[in-house]
Amino acid sequence: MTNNNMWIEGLAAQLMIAMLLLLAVSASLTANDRPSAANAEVKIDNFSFGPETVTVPVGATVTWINRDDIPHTVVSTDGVFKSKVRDTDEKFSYTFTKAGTYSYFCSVHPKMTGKVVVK
Ligand SMILES: [Cu+2]
Repeated sequence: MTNNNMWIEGLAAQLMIAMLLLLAVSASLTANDRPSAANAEVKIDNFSFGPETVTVPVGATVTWINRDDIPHTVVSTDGVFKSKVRDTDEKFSYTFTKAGTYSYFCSVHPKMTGKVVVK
């Protein structure tokens, strides 16, 4: 009887280890998958942001890339984020950790405007 109990205890311990490994693997997969699916890119070209409005989930990173041959900036209307002057092919990224609507503009050409909606 004692041998039988020990065998069952051993089996239970092995199952526990297997379950913990599975949990660890699935947790790391979720963490790696989330950002790539959520991120968005905005192109700056011909004095405009495209798309003008992007909608992303909380935690997403939006990357602006200047495809124009003139320098531009990406500046939040509410002071949430502010890029340096971005020359041709330079990028600016910001990660949105709170839901809301974020209006922005180019401080060099204030008529250039866009919006990030975080849900
Ligand atoms: Cu500009």
